[in-house]
Amino acid sequence: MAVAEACSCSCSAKLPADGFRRDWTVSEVVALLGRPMNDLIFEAHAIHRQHFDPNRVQLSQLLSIKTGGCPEDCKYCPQSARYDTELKAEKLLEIEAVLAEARAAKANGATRFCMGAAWRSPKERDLDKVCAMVEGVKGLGLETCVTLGMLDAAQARRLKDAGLDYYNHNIDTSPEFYGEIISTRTFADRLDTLGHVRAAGLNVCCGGIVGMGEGREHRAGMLLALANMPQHPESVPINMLVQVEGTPLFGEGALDPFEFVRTVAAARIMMPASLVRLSAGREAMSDELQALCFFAGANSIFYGEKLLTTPNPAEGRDAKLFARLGVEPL
Ligand code: SAM
Ligand code: DTB
Ligand code: SF4
Repeated sequence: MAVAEACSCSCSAKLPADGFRRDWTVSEVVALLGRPMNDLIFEAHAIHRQHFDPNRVQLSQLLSIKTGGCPEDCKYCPQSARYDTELKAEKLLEIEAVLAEARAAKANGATRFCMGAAWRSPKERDLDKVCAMVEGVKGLGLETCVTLGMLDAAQARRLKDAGLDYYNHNIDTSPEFYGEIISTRTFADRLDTLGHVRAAGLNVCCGGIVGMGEGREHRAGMLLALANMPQHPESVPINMLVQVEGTPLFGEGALDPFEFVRTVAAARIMMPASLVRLSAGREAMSDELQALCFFAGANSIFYGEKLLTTPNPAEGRDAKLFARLGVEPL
């Protein structure tokens, strides 16, 4: 890789020709996460300003198009059939119901509509329906995103042909911690799907979850795995674990909120031009904590009163927060 110029952050590394490093080491990222807070967020904010209007935040709306009954064993997830979470499994929604939600999302100001399914991977006849949903939502003038589990190369191409803009597929945590959280698939499986998504020419939405009992070295490992990808994900959701009763991670000790802010800031520094999304967990966050996350480089949120199955702040609360901060939708 051609080396062009010195890095814009405080490290002494050289940059590849496209301007972004992809050679982070765990010790470097642990050190970054552990810097004095003011130094860390000052640097993240400065980098944020080089690439984005700091007063604009992008709004994505989620819809669960197939809820519950998932065969996977992700310890954080209320939709796994293995845990007793009182969530009722539902079948794939009809296209008209999805389009009605998408129209409402657009009317509320969302620019991206993200459809999630509780699948390990989609079956072909399900994919036919999802492709029709993508075409319909795209026709409304919204950006489209789906998250359907693992894909093969042909499935990724079919979604691209249907007009899909983004595929969400999170690495969730570091490769080292992955086996503590999920046993029914591997970290390498995740990377395979991400490879098919990229090869199909789709934009990548890929991030993870913090607050699952991981250590700072695991948060560093997760960020490193994202930032050292051949191309940075265009969207990077940083989720705070939403603890759902019945899942194995219910009752996990809460993460220091400043550690969440540090993760957001490091994501901004390491992936300067990506949308960093302050994702799940906002319902339990104060307005002040969210404002600090925006200052540290978060510039996207999930909008609307529900994530997939759990609550998210109502539009009214977000609208008030944006007005108080002078932030406008992107
Ligand atoms: N089944 C597909 C998959 O796992 O790729 C798509 C849907 S899955 C619900 C999408 C993502 O939601 C997961 O990868 C995880 O990062 C996030 N997620 C699920 N449950 C969560 C929770 N309780 N708290 C925070 N994030 C969660
Ligand atoms: C992502 O990173 N977070 C979203 C979306 N991508 C699909 C999902 C959050 C789910 C939170 C738990 C729930 O509502 O079921
Ligand atoms: Fe299934 Fe996705 Fe939940 Fe894992 S995160 S249990 S794959 S819906």
